[in-house]
Amino acid sequence: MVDDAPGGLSQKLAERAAAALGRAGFDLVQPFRADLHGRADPTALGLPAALRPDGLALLIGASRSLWPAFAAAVTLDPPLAATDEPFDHWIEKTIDSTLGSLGERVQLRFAHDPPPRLAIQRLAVLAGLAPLGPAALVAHPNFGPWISLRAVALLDAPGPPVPALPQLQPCAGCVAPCKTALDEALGGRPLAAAGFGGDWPRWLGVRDACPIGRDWRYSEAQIRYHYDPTARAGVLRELVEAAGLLVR
Ligand code: B12
Ligand code: SF4
Repeated sequence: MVDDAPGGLSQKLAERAAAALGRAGFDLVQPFRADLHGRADPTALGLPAALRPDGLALLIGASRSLWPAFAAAVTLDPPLAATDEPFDHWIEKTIDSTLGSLGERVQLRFAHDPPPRLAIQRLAVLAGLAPLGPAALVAHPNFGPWISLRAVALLDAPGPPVPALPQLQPCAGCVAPCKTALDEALGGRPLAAAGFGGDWPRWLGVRDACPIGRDWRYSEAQIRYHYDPTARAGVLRELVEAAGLLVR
């Protein structure tokens, strides 16, 4: 069904997608046009060739609301915890099935896909979601740095007719305590190619330094899962054990 208003079709589809994704835990959905209105080369940012160049694209992310949704999925399906990278696996399955239910053709790329990487932080800036702060974290006006960026979906429907205005809040004018915390975490060393090991509390300090979004800090379980690889199995075990208690 075609809407009379310019961009009405894509707006309605984006709203339906955002509502469905929100129910699944993905409460950040930023629509943009697959060709980025010519402001950057989509291929260079890791996007696949779009179903249509002027098509609707959705940048999908989440606040801490994603963790209870994942925990509930493990509760309903404990074997999920035994898969490789259960969180990423669940994200793929959930976004795929949620968008599949809209009845449109969809192409997906995930932030955790192997190289060539999806430059999802730069896409978040170009799509007008939020600015990239000086500590290399995208900081949302409401949630601050307590967000994750998970996927981009390309749909076979027209995209927004005009580009979004760049979002400058909350970083514009901030004295950037996050950058001081990042420098402390790096300790003068180059950013290691693979993780940050036992130094993870210092890395957590980068997010904790931001004055925005403190009410949206992740739960301790989510923090341990994402930051401390040695704690991950224990966090999953706790979720599975909680599932056992619930079904008893
Ligand atoms: C690899 C990676 C890392 C590596 C970076 C190694 C390196 N030399 O590049 C390591 C393991 C260090 C890392 C650490 C963290 N990361 Co990281 N990381 C990624 C990942 C999977 C790929 C980055 C990439 O190559 N992008 C593609 C290139 C082409 O795009 P780009 O814009 O040029 O990317 C650059 C930046 O992303 C930057 N970068 C990525 N991570 C970090 C971390 C630091 C400290 C710095 C300085 C730069 C940096 O390096 C990239 C290459 O230069 C992205 C997801 C994604 N697809 O982008 C997540 C991602 C950027 N990371 C994320 C997060 C949250 C973290 C951590 C907090 C850890 C965590 N467990 O949650 C930490 C600390 C980050 C901080 N600034 O405090 C989030 C950021 C969310 C946001 N609000 O912006 C992302 C988007 C993942 C997600 N699903 O949300 N990360
Ligand atoms: S501390 Fe300031 S500059 Fe850093 S992410 Fe937060 S608002 Fe942006």
